[in-house]
Amino acid sequence: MSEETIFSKIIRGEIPCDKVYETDEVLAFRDINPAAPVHVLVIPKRSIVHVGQAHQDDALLLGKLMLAAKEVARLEGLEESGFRLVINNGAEVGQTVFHLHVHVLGGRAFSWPPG
Ligand code: IU
Repeated sequence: MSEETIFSKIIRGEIPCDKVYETDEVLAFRDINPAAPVHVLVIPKRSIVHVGQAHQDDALLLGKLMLAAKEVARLEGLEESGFRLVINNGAEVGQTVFHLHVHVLGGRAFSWPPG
């Protein structure tokens, strides 16, 4: 389990968000500081710190997170143009909120490798 984060408050509705998609287990909302024309965060409602702390028991939830990211991309009209999914795993690679989240990014060109 992860510590309480700002995403916990968003899940509980204590802090508003610009919601894009929701199921019983997953919430997707627009990033407050977008890095692309489309920048949506997909998070599990049951908190996991990051992929590095996921277990076999989390397999179904992790799969649902990916499918939710796909659905967000569809809702945002990114099926044709493509999209990038990013998960930062640890502060050393840029994770700032320690509640697992998938960045869904699209609407512009992306370079590789990422910075
Ligand atoms: P990161 O992978 O942990 O660095 O991503 C955290 C993201 O959460 C980052 O893109 C922030 O802009 C975003 N965010 C947000 O959307 N709303 C918030 O209240 C906070 C961070 I704090």
